[in-house]
Amino acid sequence: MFKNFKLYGSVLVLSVAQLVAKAQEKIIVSKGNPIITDKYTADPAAYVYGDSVYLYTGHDVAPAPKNNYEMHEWLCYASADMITWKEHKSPLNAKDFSWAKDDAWASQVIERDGKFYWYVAITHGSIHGKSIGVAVADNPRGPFKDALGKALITNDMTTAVKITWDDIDPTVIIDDDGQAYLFWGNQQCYYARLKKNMIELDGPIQKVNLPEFTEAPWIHKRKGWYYLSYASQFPEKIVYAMSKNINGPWEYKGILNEIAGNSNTNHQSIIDFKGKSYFIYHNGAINNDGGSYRRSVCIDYLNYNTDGTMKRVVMTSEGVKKAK
Ligand code: FUB
Repeated sequence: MFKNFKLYGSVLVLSVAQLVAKAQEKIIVSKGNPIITDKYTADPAAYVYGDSVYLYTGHDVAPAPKNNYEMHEWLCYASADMITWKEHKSPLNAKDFSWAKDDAWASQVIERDGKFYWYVAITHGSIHGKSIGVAVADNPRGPFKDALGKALITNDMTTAVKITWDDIDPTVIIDDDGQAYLFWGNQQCYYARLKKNMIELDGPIQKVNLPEFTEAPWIHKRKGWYYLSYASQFPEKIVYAMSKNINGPWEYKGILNEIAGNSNTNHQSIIDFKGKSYFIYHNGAINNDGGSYRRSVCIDYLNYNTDGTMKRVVMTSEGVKKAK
């Protein structure tokens, strides 16, 4: 379990850092949606690894009535049944990227060859605008460290839209042939191939043509179909497109999840786990202060039709049952 433990006789001795990390672990038993109620969690990115789901989120800390994002770190929760979650010590902070300013926005983690790569949206310190960084760890709980020492994507690399925040919301996939792709964007969806090292682009940045694309792309593959779900319009609803080829063309399939109503954004993550499909998103449903800048992660079931299209999600208060 621990790589750096020492055995003295039959006594297992943990390092101080490991003891601190263990002390910061916390068990949360979800009572429905939102699943986490002791802090505001946003931009969920779930990853199935081994017998568990790792849920990575941003951490909204804007005090009410402040109506701006205030996010400095990312959080990590793990569960073997979608109900009992272990919160690990925050494995990554905006400060871990020395070249960045702040703003721990949406992200996604993926494993390759035993290493875990965490793609994050963050404000750049010297190149005006948002950017995408990548951190790496040798286990899904981290701690993660900056893998590059500089941003992977900066605002000056993308010029399709004249805004400074079009380089956000990275989503990543490794296709069956081993080729990795990074998608991201705001107002314009972009994608690029990644080299096998996962920290360099392997070709040009290309545009994806999607109707009414706002942000929050999530790429997943299932039974030979590629799915690109994303937030559309504002306030956002989640819509999606499908293709038989990751390079498109993408066929728009309509609404996947309706406007949450209590949050302008809804940022989704889609996984299969223990025989069921899940739609993981955020809304503004907890406490009197919850809302667009104090968001909370929720989980509901996702269902597919026999032709591969996805049924519209039903957002519930009850959430999901224990996965077995
Ligand atoms: O959390 C900050 C931003 O809000 C994300 O990057 C977007 O997807 C939206 O959820």
